[in-house]
Amino acid sequence: MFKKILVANRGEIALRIIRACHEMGIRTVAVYSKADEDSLHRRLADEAVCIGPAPANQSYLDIKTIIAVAELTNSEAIHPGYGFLAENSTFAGVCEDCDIKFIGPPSHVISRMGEKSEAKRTARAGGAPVVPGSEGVVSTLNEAKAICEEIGYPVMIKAAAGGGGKGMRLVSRQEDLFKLYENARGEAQAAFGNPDLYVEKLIINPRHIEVQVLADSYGNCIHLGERDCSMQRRHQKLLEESPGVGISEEIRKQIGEAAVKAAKSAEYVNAGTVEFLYDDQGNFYFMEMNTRIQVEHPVTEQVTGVDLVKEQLKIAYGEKLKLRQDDISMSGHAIECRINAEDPDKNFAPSPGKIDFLHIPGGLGIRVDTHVFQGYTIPPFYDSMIAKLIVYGGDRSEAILKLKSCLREFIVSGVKTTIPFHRKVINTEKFVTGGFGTSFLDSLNEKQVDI
Ligand code: MV4
Repeated sequence: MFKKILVANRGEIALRIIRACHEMGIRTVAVYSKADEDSLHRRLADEAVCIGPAPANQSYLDIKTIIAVAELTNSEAIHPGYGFLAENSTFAGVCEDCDIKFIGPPSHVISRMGEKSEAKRTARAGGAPVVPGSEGVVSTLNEAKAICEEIGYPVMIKAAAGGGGKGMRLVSRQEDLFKLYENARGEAQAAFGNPDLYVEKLIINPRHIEVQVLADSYGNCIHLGERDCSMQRRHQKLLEESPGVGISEEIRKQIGEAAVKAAKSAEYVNAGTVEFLYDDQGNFYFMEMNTRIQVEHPVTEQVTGVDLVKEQLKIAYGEKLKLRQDDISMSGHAIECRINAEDPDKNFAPSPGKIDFLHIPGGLGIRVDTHVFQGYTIPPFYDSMIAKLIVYGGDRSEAILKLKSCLREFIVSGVKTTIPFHRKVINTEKFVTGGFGTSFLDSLNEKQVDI
């Protein structure tokens, strides 16, 4: 196994990776910005190096400096976590050129799946169902018009370089196409430096179902079931669960096999997530693939018992997957709430500052992944997520009861958090019955039910 790796991230995911390494006897090197001098990832790693000032583009996104630190500390590999450089194919390529193992897929796979219309093409070539629409990017408005007529309105225009909903437009009728097409093009150019767009049919009130996959360098690929991430606000996930509500063993098998087909077609290696839209007819369609460990990976860990970060390290080292598809079974139910330092009463505006009192819930089946502690000051420069509360129960209703109890117990004072908002969400009838679609959070004023 690796003797030493560099963790190119901060926050809870840096701690998550450091823990996996230490359990495996791997030494760790943390990198931190001037704003993270008091951070736990700096303290808990075996070595830590300051890589620059607070702004991420001068620290956590500075490829040259991070590579230099890896060289100087004799780190054999770099784990990028999520966000920052995790899906940067240039960074993965530089690691490859420097003989530092990038803990993730090869750079050309990151590029391929990062271009969303190319990812769809790849998934389709492998035999996974995709949302009907343009084959690749549309090069002119006229081409877009022809495809929209063929598939029928309403349609979605999406940015090829996007993902996660950025640069997306819903077009209900042809009269709106020209304006929204130009609109989306401008936004895609500004946000990604790439104006390319693709078009697909609108799936009405879908659920966001994603499948965790693991693939080794020898062509073996398995899936670890699905996560339901339909609970989103402005394309930010708030709560994730596994298994998906109402996903039968039969659908799980089909969607899992589709995910493996997409991953194999991409020549995928390491941990990845295949995202699907799941409609109320029971149809599912490949949407995109995330080539990183995701924020919500713990719900899959809790129901499968597989440590995904350890699997990532073993795969990156060149080991063959020991797990086979038949070894994977899901039992119980896990739900994760993302706790953000944001003010739900001020349109979820960031609320950085000092945590002057902190109480973290505990108990059987309770997991809190966090980097914060009492007295910690949340810097204003980075993501506002400060903790993930993951509950595990024998079934969904037991998990909801635990979640309810934990959210009551959880105390973070000094800053505003999304804890009160989560208390509200999990008390709604729609959440409790699992009958929520994607427009659920817009209707959050309905009557509360006691469970
Ligand atoms: C869609 C869609 C309906 N039809 N694509 C893409 C990124 C993700 N954050 C939301 N995306 C969607 N893509 C087609 N062809 C609806 C959404 C969508 C959504 C999907 C699942 C769960 C929540 C959602 C919230 C808003 C939009």
